Amino acid sequence: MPGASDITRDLDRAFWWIGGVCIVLLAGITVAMLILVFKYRRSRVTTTSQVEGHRLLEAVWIVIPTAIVLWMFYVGYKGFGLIRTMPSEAMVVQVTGKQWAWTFHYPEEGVDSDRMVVPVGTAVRCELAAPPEDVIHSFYIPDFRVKEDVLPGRSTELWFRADREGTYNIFCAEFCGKDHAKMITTLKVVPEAEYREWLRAEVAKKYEPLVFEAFVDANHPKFRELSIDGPALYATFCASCHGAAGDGSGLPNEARDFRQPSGWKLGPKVVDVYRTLSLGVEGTRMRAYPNFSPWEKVAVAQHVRSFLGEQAPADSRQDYDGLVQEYGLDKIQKPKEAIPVERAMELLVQEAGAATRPAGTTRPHGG
Ligand code: HEC
Ligand SMILES: [Cu+2]
Repeated sequence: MPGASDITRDLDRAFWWIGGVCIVLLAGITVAMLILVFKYRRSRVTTTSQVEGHRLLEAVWIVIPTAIVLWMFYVGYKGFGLIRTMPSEAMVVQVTGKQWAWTFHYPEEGVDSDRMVVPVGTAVRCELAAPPEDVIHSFYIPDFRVKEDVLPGRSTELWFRADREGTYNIFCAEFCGKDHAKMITTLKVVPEAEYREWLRAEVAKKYEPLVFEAFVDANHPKFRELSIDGPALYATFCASCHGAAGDGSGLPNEARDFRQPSGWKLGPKVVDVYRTLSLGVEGTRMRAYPNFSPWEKVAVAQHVRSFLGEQAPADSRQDYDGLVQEYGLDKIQKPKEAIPVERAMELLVQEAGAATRPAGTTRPHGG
């Protein structure tokens, strides 16, 4: 498959050159060997002549292969340098690999996503890490020819610049347990404007203030407006354990049947499920979902309790107000507009200069 980023051309060229030289040499040596074996076989030649050294010939077969090998090293080293040198102007995406999903954090906008979206033609630096208690993964985008280990509690990095729009696969390339093969997500490369629009929608999803009307009504138009789909979230994140129909069929040992009142220990109200999703259930496999926005938690909670049907108790205004208080949902603020790094550095330098330079001295040029 042709590469989709600008460095892949150099990498592919290095790959084919080195591969090509190896194939030519392999073929040449094998053919020469077969010819000589045939020509000097015992039945034809019984005596050998005395062979003296040949300076020129020896020099040739030392110098040429050495040159080829050094050249291969150079080509490989150059490609390696391209991959390993992070461009300073790159936008940063923080990638977390955990059993068994990738998540992407956009630090400037404070956005979290389980798919990666980047603008075309922009250098992207991925800061990779796994939670300290997790295992080693490997972040791999075959179309971009980049792959890097993702280590628990340690940071690694990788960069690429996509020069073609499209949707590409992201894999985990390090066997990391039961669902390793499902640790797949997508990278969408879109025009700058579309990327901005996506970010805006993600920010809205995360920071749009919750309203009581939507809290008690799964069909509230705001869910569609924010493109939040409770059943889809459930299918992606919950059904593997709780079963597509909420019958607990994914968890043979700790099965809960959400269709029965007896299947609920912590309560089926939206507020109850919201808390469960925020805190997890300690000592069980039910983890917290800190990356879900409040709207997403509400949408998925509404879907989970819908398994109980008519028997599900309704949330009251007090329930809602209590939750808003508890999680400070009325105080969530969008992160401030981030200033570009260059400008921030300038300000810092100016400040430091003003603080330490004695009055009357002039600013040195350059540097
Ligand atoms: C890795 C498996 C797993 C996944 C994935 C999972 N859960 Fe759970 N969940 C559990 C287990 C186990 C329990 C029972 C904990 C206990 O014993 O108290 C549980 C309990 C719950 C409860 C508490 C029910 C009650 O009242 O006692 C809710 C609600 C819940 N899960 C919702 C979800 C939702 C929503 C998702 C998806 C976002 C999800 N779970 C994903 C394993 C999972
Ligand atoms: Cu993995």
